[in-house]
Amino acid sequence: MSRLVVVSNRVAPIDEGKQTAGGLAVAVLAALKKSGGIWFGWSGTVVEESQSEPTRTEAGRLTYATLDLGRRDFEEYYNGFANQTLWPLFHYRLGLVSVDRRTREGYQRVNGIFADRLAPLLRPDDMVWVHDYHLIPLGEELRNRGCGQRLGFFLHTPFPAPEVLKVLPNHADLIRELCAYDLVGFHTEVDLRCFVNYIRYEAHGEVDERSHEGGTRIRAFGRTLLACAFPISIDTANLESLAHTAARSRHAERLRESLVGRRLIIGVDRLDYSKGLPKRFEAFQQLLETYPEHANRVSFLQIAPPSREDVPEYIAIRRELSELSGRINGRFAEFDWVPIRYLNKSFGRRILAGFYRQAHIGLVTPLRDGMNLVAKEYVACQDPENPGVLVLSEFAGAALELTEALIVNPYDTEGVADALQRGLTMPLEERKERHAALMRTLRRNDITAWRESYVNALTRAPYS
Ligand code: ADQ
Repeated sequence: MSRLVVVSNRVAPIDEGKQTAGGLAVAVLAALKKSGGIWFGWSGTVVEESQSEPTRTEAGRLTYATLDLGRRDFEEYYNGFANQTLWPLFHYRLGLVSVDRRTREGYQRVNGIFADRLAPLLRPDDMVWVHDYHLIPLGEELRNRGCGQRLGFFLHTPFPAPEVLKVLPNHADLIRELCAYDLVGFHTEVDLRCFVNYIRYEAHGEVDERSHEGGTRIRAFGRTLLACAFPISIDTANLESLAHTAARSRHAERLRESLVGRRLIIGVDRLDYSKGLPKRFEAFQQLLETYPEHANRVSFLQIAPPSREDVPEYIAIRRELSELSGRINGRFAEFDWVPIRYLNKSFGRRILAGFYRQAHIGLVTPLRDGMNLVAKEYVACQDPENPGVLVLSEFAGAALELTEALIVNPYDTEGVADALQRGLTMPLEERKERHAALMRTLRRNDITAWRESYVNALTRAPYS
């Protein structure tokens, strides 16, 4: 069995159950535990100069190899190009895209540093699985250093339509870099189609859509690769049993007591402008306006721990949400009821599972999202005998699979308010039917299925 080498921006040696605000870490760890190998990436520490040798930590069959990054490298690569250019671009937020040659160069430089430090650790038969938008150029940088190993890439964000991607100067460089991999994975068929359209109409590459391993074979920039959709998922069985016991936990009990019989709507997101939180708050306000019978009968709990606080747009969204929740609460609150409970903190998986299980509605309304694991987690945590209702944005990758949710357009606040009303009044039979159908999907495609389908496809590379 070939060794697996996973590369991601952050290497987070996490214990199962420990709280984390990123969807990637849990999935990656599951993949590595199975085959043994290396997890390589940034340590999370910023120093004066980027580290010349990775720090290695052994944990059973797993080696963590991490790099401290220099201040300038971190600033340009992470805060700059990754999070102020690619993130907004890939989430269709063109007004927020920063175009800056200095950060593009920094991004390339750090990918070169990663390749310099990683290449000597690789064995000829290794499979390298690179994650996410921070590291698109890494494959080509490794090839430039003579690495002939099987290289795979998985994008955790959406992939934008070609017309959107073209806002980025020298966009063709980025796509050429993607083509240095043997396998490029996306969350959905929609993302895959956007990539294929770019290859066909902008790069004038060859596209063979007769299914190869369920994907599309591409010839472009002098390379042949497979592009495929692999919808990421959750550890469904584990969450189901976690939620079953968490329902009786102390936190769950305190939440139940505080609600004194009121219905609960829950939202759980990293504090990020892609998650559509201001529109979500407005939709809840709309519910109270259009359906005043819910006054003092429904509480909306929004959990949103801050992230990427070095980036100005993240400070702005935090301020906007504090003001908005304050305004809505000021308008509707009673002496014994606060409509929106807005928390800027994170909770452990177990506590969240107990909260999800109590919520009558899981409200997941990103303006764009690669997949959105919270939507899947909410469903898995429901009591099958009395399940809540998922209200889900059509612009989350998860909407393509979770078709029995109430699918909404997050920009249409009146439409979201109507869906909330429908969810709050939905008969038990219909809730059970929808939940059972959603669970069939989540059991069929759980995190193990995702990991295995990706690794199997990479094992069969190259595709030339
Ligand atoms: P994220 O944008 O971080 O992930 P998401 O898919 O919802 O979004 O994953 C978040 C994870 O962090 C979930 O497992 C969730 O439980 C946890 N989490 C979120 N808020 C939390 C909180 N307040 N306290 C504790 N835990 C919290 C990116 C992409 C997504 C894609 C994932 C995986 O943006 O579209 O689904 O990667 O590919």
